[in-house]
Amino acid sequence: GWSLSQLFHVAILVSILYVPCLGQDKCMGAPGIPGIPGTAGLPGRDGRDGVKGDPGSPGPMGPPNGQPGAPGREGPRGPQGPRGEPGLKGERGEPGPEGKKEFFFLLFLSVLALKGLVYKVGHKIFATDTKLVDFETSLKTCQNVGGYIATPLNKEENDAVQGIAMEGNQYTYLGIMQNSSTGTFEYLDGTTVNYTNWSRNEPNGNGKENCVEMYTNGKWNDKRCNENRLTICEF
Ligand SMILES: [Ca+2]
Repeated sequence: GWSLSQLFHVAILVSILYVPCLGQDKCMGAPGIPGIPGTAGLPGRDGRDGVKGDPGSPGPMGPPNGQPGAPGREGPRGPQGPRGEPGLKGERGEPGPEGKKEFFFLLFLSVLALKGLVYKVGHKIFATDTKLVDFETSLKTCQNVGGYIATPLNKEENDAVQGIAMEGNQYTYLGIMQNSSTGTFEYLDGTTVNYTNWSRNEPNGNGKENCVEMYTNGKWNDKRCNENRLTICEF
């Protein structure tokens, strides 16, 4: 059973707890003991990207033993430099084929000039080596000295060739041939002759005399090509 003092203490406790609240809707009690903190929640979602920051400062210089960079592009062409000193004169070379030809031609001309067998007419020079050979050989002889078998294109040139023929007292072949298919007389490049000085009743070969010779009087005769005639070249 409860003792009197126990009952008294209960009455005190009840009065402390309830008496102050008499006549009020709510009763302020004594503050309670704080509860235990709750556990941490789940992490939140990532936020949105921020604005771009300022560029960082340059990094430190690399080590001194790095590889050199590739060469730069070629610059623009500079101004032309001053003219250099002339070089030393080289050794004289061997004369070329043309030079030899020219040399022998000049020798040929000077020898013939002494004999009075060189004639100059306009831009042409006619000369003879005084040899009597067939048409083919005359043709080659003239080519070998850089010339051409005498081919008079007008009276003046014809007179010059005649002068040589007269001095040598020989007939000479001209650079004219009969075209075997057409029968016309042509220069050796195939063009038809535009100056002729045929002797009376010539040409009369009927296609059998394909070369043309000049008499000492300057007149022409169609003739077979294998006679021996004075070689006269023009240059
Ligand atoms: Ca004839």
